[in-house]
Amino acid sequence: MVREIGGACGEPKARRFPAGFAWGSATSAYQVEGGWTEGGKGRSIWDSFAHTAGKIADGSDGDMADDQYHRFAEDVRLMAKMGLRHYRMSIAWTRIQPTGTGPANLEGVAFYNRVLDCLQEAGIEPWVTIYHWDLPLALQVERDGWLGGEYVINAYVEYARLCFHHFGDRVKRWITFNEPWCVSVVGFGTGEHAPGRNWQPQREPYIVAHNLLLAHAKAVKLYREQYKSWQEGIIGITMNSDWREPLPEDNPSRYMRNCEAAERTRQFFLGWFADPVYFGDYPQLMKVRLGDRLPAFTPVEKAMLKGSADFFGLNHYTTTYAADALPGMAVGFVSTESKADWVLVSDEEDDAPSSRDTDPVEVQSIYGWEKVHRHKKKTPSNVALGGWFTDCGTQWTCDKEWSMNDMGWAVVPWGLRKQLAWIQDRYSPPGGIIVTENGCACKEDDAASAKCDNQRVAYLHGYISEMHKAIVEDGVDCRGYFVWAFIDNFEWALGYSKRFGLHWVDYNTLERVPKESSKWYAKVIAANGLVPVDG
Ligand code: GBH
Repeated sequence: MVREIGGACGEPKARRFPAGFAWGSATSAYQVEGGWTEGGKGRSIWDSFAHTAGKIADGSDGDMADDQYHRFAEDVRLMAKMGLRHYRMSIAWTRIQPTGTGPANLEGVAFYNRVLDCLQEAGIEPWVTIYHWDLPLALQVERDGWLGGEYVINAYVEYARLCFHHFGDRVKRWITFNEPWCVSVVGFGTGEHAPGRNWQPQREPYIVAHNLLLAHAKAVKLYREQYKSWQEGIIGITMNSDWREPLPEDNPSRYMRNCEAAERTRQFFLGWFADPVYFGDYPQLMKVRLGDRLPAFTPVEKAMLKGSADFFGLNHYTTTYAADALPGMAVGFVSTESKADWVLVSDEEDDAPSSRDTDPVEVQSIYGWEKVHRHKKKTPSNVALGGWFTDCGTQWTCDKEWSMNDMGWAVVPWGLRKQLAWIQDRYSPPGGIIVTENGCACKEDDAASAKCDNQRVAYLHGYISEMHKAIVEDGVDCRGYFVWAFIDNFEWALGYSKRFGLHWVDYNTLERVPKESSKWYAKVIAANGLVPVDG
């Protein structure tokens, strides 16, 4: 009998990918490096946020993380062992400029030189994210961070210039930003991520997004004008989007409204960033819904934005249904499970004392002392309504048939295929689409259970199969795929409680153990696709 690797019976066909398809795996600096005070590194908003009581689920921080700051050579050996040829990593701005401006910190430059040299010796191509959420704290405290308009935009472009200057001889694949949606909505809407602001969710996320887009476009312009001709690299941006499927509904007119709601969510989520990058402006429906809360681009800015990516970086994890929210209905991701990513509920429910577990406690934030309620749910009690979720006006739910991973995210492989086709259809991105992250958190209590991570193998198999169908059957120009993550790491507000890695980390000893998924993925890389095996 023949079956696909890790797959179910009945689909014995090999799924080969186009020649040159880039198979990789990803991490980010704060999540893996540790060494938070070493080599002249400055403090970032994540150093500060993680050290603030109540912000990280397990009370942990990234001070040590995977200690990749000292162990990168070992990690590169593990990559080589898998036959991995592409590695997506990020640079910590605070290693290069400890306070976000000024000359390069040469110790920080030396660190990344060692990493890049090591990758080069192993024949592994680096894909470097310039900004994966760890803004220098000084820029936040003194200059309002991503709310700070021209100041922060110019600071970012100067930092990007230092990256091109010092590393562009070896780095040929640049990503300006990771997931501007998360930076805007999770950092400034729900406040679950640094800098933890949720006081004006109806305004701040839109200002932040605007500044991120302008910083992206300016950095790309700089690269193209001053570096590209001799460094011969490409530069793009990574945006995250989970697929939205209209909630099935018998009533045809209500179903139509759900279809509209799903499309509206796609545009609010991904079009918010991708439309400016590909068309030079925000989606029309956002302009209509938001009025003057949505900043406007000048003609010069529009021209600078339009076409500002050499490839389309997509991070994709899951799918939800979307329904048109009726007045007074909860918006956002509504789930009865406490594992829900976030929940925005109506006023009364949000204020219900039963959902708080204590009297208010005083916590130190980077702005001073704050009074907060600890919540039984993950959602902070002080989430204000009227933000991005309300503006989008849709309710997200999951099908009870869909299985859930350890994040409480539904495993829906066909969602990736539909997401890719939607991007191809709307943007036809020159340079193609690169899936810069896709992966699965599994509950792994010890190395033994991590070694048999069949749930992760099944997830990757399913998503890679659907990506193949998108390429072969739907004509999607997808040219690369990166598993999140190469190694277990600090999962932001959830600390070390969630494991995405192809390699297990024992956080007491920092020992690395390859999981089954790393061996399985090595075969995918070697075969350039999914191949049948004898079962
Ligand atoms: C990425 O973000 C990050 O880039 C990475 O650093 C992180 O470790 C990794 O993912 C794992 O979390 O309610 O249907 O929208 C993930 C972005 C946005 C993906 C929210 C899942 C929630 C499901 N996430 N989305 S839904």
